[in-house]
Amino acid sequence: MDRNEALFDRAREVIPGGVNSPVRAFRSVGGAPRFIRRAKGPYMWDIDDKQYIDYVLSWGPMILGHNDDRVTAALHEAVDRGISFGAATEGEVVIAEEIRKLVPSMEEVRLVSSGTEAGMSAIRLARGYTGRNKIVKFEGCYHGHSDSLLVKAGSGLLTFGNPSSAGVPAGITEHTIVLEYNNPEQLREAFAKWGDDIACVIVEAFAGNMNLVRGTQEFISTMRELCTKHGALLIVDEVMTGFRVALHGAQSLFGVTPDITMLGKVIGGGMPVAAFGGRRDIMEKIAPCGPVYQAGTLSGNPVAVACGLATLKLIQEPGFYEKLGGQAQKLIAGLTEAAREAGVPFCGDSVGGMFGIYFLENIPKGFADVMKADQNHFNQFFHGMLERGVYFAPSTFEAGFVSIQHTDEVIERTIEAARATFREIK
Ligand code: KE4
Repeated sequence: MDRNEALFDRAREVIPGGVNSPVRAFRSVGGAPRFIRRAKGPYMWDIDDKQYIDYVLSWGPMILGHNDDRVTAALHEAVDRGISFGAATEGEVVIAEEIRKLVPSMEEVRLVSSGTEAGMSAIRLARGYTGRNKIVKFEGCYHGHSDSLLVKAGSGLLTFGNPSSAGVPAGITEHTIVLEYNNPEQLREAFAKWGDDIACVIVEAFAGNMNLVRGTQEFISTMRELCTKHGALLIVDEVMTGFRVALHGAQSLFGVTPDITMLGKVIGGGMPVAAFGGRRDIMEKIAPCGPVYQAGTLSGNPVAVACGLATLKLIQEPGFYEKLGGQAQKLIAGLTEAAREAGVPFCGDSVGGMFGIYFLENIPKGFADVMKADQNHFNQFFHGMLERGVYFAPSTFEAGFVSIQHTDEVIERTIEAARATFREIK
C-alpha cells in the first residue's frame, strides 16, 4: 500500500469520505486520492514525492501557477502585519476598487469567503430587492451548495425543482425553477408563465460544472432581455470564469451586463476570497445600508486579500490572456491529435485558460450531451495520465485549467503522456 492509500484509510476515520470536499475523493474515477504535500509553478508533489503536472490548479485559482514568488512575498508581508482583525482594512478598499475597475458592472462589491456564500447572498439580495421568491437556474450549472440551489429539474422541465440533496426542505426548492441550459425558447416560456414572480436568473455563462459547455450568445442575450422586461435580476456566476476566460470575465465576451456578478477562485489567488457585486441601487439593499442581511467573520481577511490583490495585479500584465489562452489551445490540439492517432473518440474545447475534454465525437452543447460521454474511457485516461505524472480533474463533469506557467515544454510532456495513454484505452 503506498502512502496515499495509507493516509486515505486514516483520513476516512476522522473526515467524512476522507476529504473536505466530495470531488477530491476520486469516487467517480476510483482509486485513492493523491495527498498533495507541496506545489510550485505547474507542478504538485504528493506525499510519496511523485510529481504531477497540475490541470486542476485548486479548481481554478492558481492561474499564475503555484506559489508565484511575488504572491508569496505579499502573503508573508501581510502575515507579518497581522492575520485577522475583524475590522475594516485598506486592502479591502483597494481590492474592491480593482475589481470594479476590471468588472465595471460591479459598482459596489461585498467580499465573502467562498463562492457558495457569494451565490447564497446574491440570491437573497435578488429576492430582497425585487420582493419576489422564484429563481431560475439551469440543469448542469453549479453555484455552490446553498439550499435554494441544490435542486434538480422537476419531473418535467418547466416545473419546480426537487431537492438534489438530503436535508433540503421541498418548501425551499419549490421556488426554484430548473431549466435546460442553452434553451432560450424554454426560458421565454418560463417568463411567460411566471415572469412577474421571478426574482432572478442565475447562470454560468460558460458552464464549468458539467465539464466546459459554452453558453450561446442567443441564450445569454435572451435572459438579459427577459430579466430587464420583467424586472428580474440577472446574476452571472463568474466564480470560475471571472479572470479565467478573459481579464474582464465572461460578461465581457458576451457583451452582457449582469445586475449582480459572483466572483471567487482567482480573486483569492488560492486563499478564501469570493465576492458578489453589482448595480449600486441593488447593493445598497445589503446590510448595514439596507434590509438584506449578510455578514462574515473572515470576510475580507487581510492575508487572503493580500494574496488576491497580488494575483489581480499580475494577471494584468500585457499579453497575459493571449498567452494563457494559447497554451490551453495547444493542449487541446495536442490531446485531440493523440486521441485521433489512437482511434479513441475524443474532442476538446477551451475558452481562455479554461478547457474541457470529452470522450465524445462532438463538443457538447448542453447537459444531455455531456451525459453521453464515455465514463469508462475517461476513467482509463485519468488513471493512465495520473500514473504518467499528469493530474486532471478526477471527474468527467469538471472543467480543467492551465496556468501561465504551463509552458510549451510542460504541454508537450502532457501530450507525450497522452499518446501512450490513449493507446492503452479499450
Ligand atoms: P465554493 O463554495 O466551492 O468556493 O464555490 C462554489 C462555486 C460557485 N460557482 C461556480 C461556478 C463554481 O464552479 C463553484 C465551485 N466549483 C467547484 C469545482 N467545480 C469547486 C470544487 C469543489 O467543490 O471542491
